[in-house]
Amino acid sequence: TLPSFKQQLAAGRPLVGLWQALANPYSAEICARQGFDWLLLDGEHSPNSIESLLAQAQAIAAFPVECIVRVAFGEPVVIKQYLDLGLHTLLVPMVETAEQAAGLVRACRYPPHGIRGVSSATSRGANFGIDADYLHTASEKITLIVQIESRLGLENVAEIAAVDGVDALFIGPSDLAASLGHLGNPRHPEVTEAIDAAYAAISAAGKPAGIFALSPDHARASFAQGFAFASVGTDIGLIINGARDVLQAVRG
Ligand code: 3PY
Repeated sequence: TLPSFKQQLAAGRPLVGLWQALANPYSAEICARQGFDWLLLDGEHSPNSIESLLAQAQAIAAFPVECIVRVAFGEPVVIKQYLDLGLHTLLVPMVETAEQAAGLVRACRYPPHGIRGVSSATSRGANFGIDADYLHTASEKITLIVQIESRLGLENVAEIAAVDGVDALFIGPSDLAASLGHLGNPRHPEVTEAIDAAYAAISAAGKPAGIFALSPDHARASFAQGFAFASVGTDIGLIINGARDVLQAVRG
């Protein structure tokens, strides 16, 4: 088994990811074989149910690739279910205040540090009771990543980064662009400046930063800037590009 994602981030090697938007275990398995450091299963924008997320997580569990799951929204009841399924690395979209971030940390922790409900022998997260110490070690396995992708989140990014238990922060350029008045234009200079400012605040807090890169070049530049993890595309994007290229190669 891999070290927790927060341990992998702490090791300092740039971690390259691929977005999984197809919501399909078969394609997730294919992607898991390609050597990415992480795959992101998208429960926010893709046609996923908790069952389809679990099926994808099971399909890729045999491979040395981190399974990150983005929840549709940061809600303690949802987070509890995901953690019980062993989906221990969570990305929560649209986090805008330190208070909201602290609530997410509590959702990931058992009492007295939080409000997570207890389940062990029936929980995949606890290896169905085989991890006898799970209740006391779960927080070591969990990596909570919060997404900064709005003007308000940006304003509060230093306070959010300072929240104990927020393990990493992830920038969503498309939503950030929309929130800053540049819908559909995540490459707008004002968005780039905002990303640079967010990166500076996150690293000043000593937390790893991640980003949804807009291209492989953007991912390389982000790693050079100091980002710890970046996605380089989506499964759907790869199909679109591959289909377009092969058709054009024949038809010209
Ligand atoms: C964004 O760019 O806004 C994202 O959330 C990545 O999907």
